[in-house]
Amino acid sequence: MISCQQTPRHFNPDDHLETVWSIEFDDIGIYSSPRATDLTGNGIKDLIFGTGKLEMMETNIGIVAISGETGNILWELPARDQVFGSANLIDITGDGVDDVIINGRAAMLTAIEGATGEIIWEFISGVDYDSAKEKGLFNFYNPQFIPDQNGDGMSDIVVANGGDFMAPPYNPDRPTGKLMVISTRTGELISEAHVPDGQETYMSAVATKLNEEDEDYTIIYGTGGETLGGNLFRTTLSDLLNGDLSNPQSFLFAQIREILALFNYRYHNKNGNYYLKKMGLQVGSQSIDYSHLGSFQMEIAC
Ligand SMILES: [Ca+2]
Ligand SMILES: [Ca+2]
Repeated sequence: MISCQQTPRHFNPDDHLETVWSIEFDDIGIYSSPRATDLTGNGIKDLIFGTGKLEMMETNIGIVAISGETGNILWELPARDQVFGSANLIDITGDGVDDVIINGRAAMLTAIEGATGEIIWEFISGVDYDSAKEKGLFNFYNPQFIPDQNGDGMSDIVVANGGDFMAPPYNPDRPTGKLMVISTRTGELISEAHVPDGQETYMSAVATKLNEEDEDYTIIYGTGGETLGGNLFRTTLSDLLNGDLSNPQSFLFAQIREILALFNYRYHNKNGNYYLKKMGLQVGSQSIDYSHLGSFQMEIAC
């Protein structure tokens, strides 16, 4: 699947690809990376992704599931703002079909039954950007599954929330980002804690065990913003469950700060020129074992 909003200048799909089916959506863009799972039971994976218009614009098609076999829409849901997150898949309803947890602006974090498109829960409903802001909630970034924390037998999620995009550039007076642990089965908040440097967060937190023998999960998260510097931190799931991320033993030290120094000073302006500018850590991140030797490495977009 290829999604784009402009005609490629250097890549002609017809020269390289056979089109099985295609589908276009008028007046909306695709902001999330599609995820694939079989929602219909025919053995062919289907696609789920988020869409949107401009910031703070509602859309009738905000979350979509498409048949992998035919390209037909299986279900679609409206959204109050851009759904830039990518679906996390887990069977909440117990019918053997993956359900969808997906996220975006205006505090959108929603669980949807994969087979039907019915909403299972919303972390917060009936709000817009302003009323979500009043509750201290902003963008939800991509969640990560962690073991069951509330005794209901189902994995729960760690997720970062923050980022007031209406704050003027370079203005350091911004709401502090936070990490949250949320019940996968019900959407209820289990714990939360603000980031320790008082900055915003625009990065999907990563939750993982750095070594097989670790008893606790490590959580790595970033702070800062497009025009403000930040930090890359690590903490533990235990600290987050205790609501306190300030343990200085948890910070990542020199190595990551050197990496930050490399990444933090590259900026792409509207004229296509790069110039030097301090930037924070943003949206996408993932943990990958490149060496297959159990060592943890990480790619970060800045
Ligand atoms: Ca299900
Ligand atoms: Ca649980």
